[in-house]
Amino acid sequence: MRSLLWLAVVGLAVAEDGLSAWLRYARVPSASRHLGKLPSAVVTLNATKGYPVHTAGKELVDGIGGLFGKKLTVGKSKGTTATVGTVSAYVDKNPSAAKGLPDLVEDGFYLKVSKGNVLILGQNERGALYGAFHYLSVIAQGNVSDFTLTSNPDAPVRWVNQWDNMQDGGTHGSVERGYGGDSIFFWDGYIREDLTRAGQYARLLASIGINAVVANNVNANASILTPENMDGLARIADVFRPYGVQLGLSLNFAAPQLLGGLDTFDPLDNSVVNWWQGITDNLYKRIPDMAGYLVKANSEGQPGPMTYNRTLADGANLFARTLQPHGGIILFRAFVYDHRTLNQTLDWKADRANAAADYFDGLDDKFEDNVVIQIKYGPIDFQVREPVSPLFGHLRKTGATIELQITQEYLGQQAHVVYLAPMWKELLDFDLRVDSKPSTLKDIVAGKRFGQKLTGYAGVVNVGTNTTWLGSHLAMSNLYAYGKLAWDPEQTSTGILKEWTTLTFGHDKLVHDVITKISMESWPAYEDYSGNLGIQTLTDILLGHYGPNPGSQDGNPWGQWTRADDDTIGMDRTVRNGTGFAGQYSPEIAAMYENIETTPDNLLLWFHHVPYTQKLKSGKTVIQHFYDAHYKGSATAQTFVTLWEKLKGRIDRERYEHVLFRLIYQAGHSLVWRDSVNQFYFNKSGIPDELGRVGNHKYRIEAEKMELKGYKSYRVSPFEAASGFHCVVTETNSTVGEAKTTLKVPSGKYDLAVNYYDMALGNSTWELFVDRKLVGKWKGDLEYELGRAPSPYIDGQTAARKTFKGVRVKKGSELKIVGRPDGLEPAPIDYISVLPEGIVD
Ligand code: GCV
Repeated sequence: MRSLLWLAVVGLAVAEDGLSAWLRYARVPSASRHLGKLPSAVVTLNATKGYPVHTAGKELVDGIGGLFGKKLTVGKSKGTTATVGTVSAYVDKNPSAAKGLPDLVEDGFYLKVSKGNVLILGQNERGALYGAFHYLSVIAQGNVSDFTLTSNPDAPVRWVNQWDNMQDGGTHGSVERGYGGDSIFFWDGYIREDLTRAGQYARLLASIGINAVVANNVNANASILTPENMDGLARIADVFRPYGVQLGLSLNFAAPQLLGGLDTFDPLDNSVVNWWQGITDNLYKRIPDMAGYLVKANSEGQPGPMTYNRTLADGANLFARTLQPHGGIILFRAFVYDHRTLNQTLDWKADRANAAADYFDGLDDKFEDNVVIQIKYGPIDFQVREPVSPLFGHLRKTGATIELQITQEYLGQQAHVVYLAPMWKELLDFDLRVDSKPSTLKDIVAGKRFGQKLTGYAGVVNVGTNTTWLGSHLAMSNLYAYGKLAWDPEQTSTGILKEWTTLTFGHDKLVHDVITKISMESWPAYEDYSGNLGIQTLTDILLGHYGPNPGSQDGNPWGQWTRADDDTIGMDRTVRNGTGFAGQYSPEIAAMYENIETTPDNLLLWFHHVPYTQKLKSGKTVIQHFYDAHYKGSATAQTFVTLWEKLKGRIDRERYEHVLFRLIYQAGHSLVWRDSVNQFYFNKSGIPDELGRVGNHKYRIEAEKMELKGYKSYRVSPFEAASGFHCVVTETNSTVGEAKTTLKVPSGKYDLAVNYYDMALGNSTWELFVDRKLVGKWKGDLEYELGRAPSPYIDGQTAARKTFKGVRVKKGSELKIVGRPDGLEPAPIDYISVLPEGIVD
């Protein structure tokens, strides 16, 4: 009995590892009170096992069983019934009901709940499943009252892109820009044998209205098209199909040469056309419901039609035509730029932001009807703040999808909490004023503004084998919000969050308040401490795109520049004097961005090159705003920890601890961001912080100034990634280092914060002593604890903080750190802060 009890407890804990995400079907409060308002049986109309209506029936049984403990019978019963099927199957059985049913578009559903009877009808099978998930979500939130709802998606394309590699290794590992573990689809060059996680992923996606997944990286490996891998892809499609999720594929444009043995991949060459037709036919033979293709061409070293002086339309149409007999579509990416020709020093007018419109203008009426242009939300690359890509206003005949990034490549890589729905809403609500008419981005990507049929959303998600999917429980609100907004962009960020929180963590009001506060403050905070005023996220652009490295934002070949010098900063994108980018917008919007007075402060440095002393609308100078924003943002990040700590005991321990660990890390790393960016611009501009904070840290003891034994001083690069520009490292890989000092602070209790570097080269250990008594010990194993890009360097990416709270010290106490190197990681320490209660620095 005891062991059974133990198992039950373990079972509960395991259930909260994040795998079921928002589909936990956890018991609702006072469940038994609602039983009478629920169906007692499920009837599925024309259901076939392995297809969505059948799945819908199963979800209703599982869902109502889990949520309310009510066991539904399957098939007709005398009691209340949940009937689920397509409109046509329903009307076949009840011809007279046809008149009363609303018009549904593809994937739409109709839902009627009346006294425990539930009618769920989809325009197609997928719609029926969406309706079932919707009903379950409503009752899971405790609402069992009667209602009627007609719900149609805003746009037909609601895809997810995975950037999964066929093989682990290389610069990006198993999933490019993925922070939640290895690919759930591929391993060692092949499709995984066990695709359980792929099926579970499809279930999650179906529950938020996603209808297709491109499983492989846009930087595509041609080997995905071997007959053996095509068979494997068919297995993926098989596990997707019960959820109405279609499979899409990224293609390598040069595959005819790389895989097919042809001597060309010219899109107008007949042998190439025939080769692709053969591939497409073979794929559809195996996967008759395949969604289509996604292609990245002539970008970042990928091959494309321009290699043969053909247009991008020639390239896209090649695939479009092979897909037409099968009803497939092609998403052709507008992310086209040539990083080999961008030169910041020689050309003031050079600008990667111009590339998309430059390449696509003139092609709008040249694409086949089944081509959709997939456009990243901003003209550069998923930065913390970008203006809406002007290309959305240029394509009137060809439909567009907006490409959003759920995986937080530049936005903290799931080690920082950043709730993205508010950012996406701001973009989607932006009015591009095409032809001086209302032209919101959401209307453009719904096809409402220009009337294209194929439009919508593509989200780069990059889940992995981690049970949390994305590497962080809180990051899952972004995936949820992505699906919800792609279905209906009118939903509010807070409304979506509320739903997600209830489904993921339950009904406790405090849990809701805390998650809402943290989430809603997270994007502004991250913008404040990473890169504000439209300067871009100041990450290390040459390495992992994670930690601060403002210096890397200039002189790089990738065209992500800030043009910061000793006196001035910002990209001049005006027509008058700059790169001309502002002129790509409609005249009203162009005029707004052309003029410094009418450019919103949050995009000032995106559009204008100004002195650090330029006054903002707030009256502050640019440089003072930088300093203040970095202090403000990082101060907000500290509050996330204390807010979350209020939830101890109110949610399961496993998820509580998992989130807490990340929030503590984020709080520490936000200080690394703050100090790096501020120090960098202080050094460049020589303009001091009016409040005297930057460069003055009175509570800090620099490690290099301590009494060292076995440790030596090391000059860090970039300099701003270390307080005082130096840290200490052990003298050799096997020497134990000791850094000692005598404390001069008055006796009392202090928080001792140690800033150190956790490289992905080993697992050093550090021990902190006060008067020879061990205060704490920790290991440099963040590369396993956090999914963020690993780095072998001592820099802003690896900088981290460990804090011990409320430590009693005396004036004259000896404070000592002992660092044990491991592998090639030399137990680096930057500084120790001895902080009076309530102070963080
Ligand atoms: C898949 C950025 C990312 C790359 C990504 C590329 C793209 O440059 O850093 O990892 O490649 O965008 O969207 O194609």
